[in-house]
Amino acid sequence: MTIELTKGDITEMCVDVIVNAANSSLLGGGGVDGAIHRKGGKAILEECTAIRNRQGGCPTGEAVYTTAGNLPARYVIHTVGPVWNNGKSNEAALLASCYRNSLRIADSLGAKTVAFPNISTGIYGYPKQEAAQVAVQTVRDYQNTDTAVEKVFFVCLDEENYRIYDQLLNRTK
Ligand code: AR6
Repeated sequence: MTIELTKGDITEMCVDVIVNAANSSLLGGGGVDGAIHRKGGKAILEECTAIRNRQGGCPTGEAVYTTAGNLPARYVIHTVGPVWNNGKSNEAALLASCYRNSLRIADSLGAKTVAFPNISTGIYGYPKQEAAQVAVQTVRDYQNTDTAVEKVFFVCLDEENYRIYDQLLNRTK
């Protein structure tokens, strides 16, 4: 499994799975969540609503999957990142769970290519450097498991995240 860095809009990624930084309600919101629902169309919200009716939303650190509707990807995995609370609310472990659980679901779907946004670093206020360290470490740990995923993309919309990931990925292997 290799790791790649990309700059841009995750809704345009032609991969098996894109991951959404959702909230527990699964009913959409702003940021990347808003973009995915807007461009993916109503099929995504319909499946999210069905999941919500079945299991009552998605807890922080966990993930669920739906169709990708009109997007080029095949599936959307919706994961709920932690809201930053000065590091006092187990945020790092919860953020790591988001990446790990999303990769496990991707594997169960037979996905070969998976694209992640920078979960929790927008509206949820997680410091970008710290979040990137958790994301990179968790994906690298997953490389050592028995996975059929071949490529993971970190998709950075903003320049600051792109630079942070570039440093982290190219400094240490
Ligand atoms: N493609 C890639 N990255 C994006 C895109 C995009 N189209 N749009 C934003 N980002 P955020 P969170 C980046 O706020 O912090 C929603 O309302 C953005 O620059 O989308 O986990 C949900 O419903 C940032 O680096 O997610 C929740 O309520 C990163 O995606 C809440 O926001 C995450 O920013 C989740 O907050």
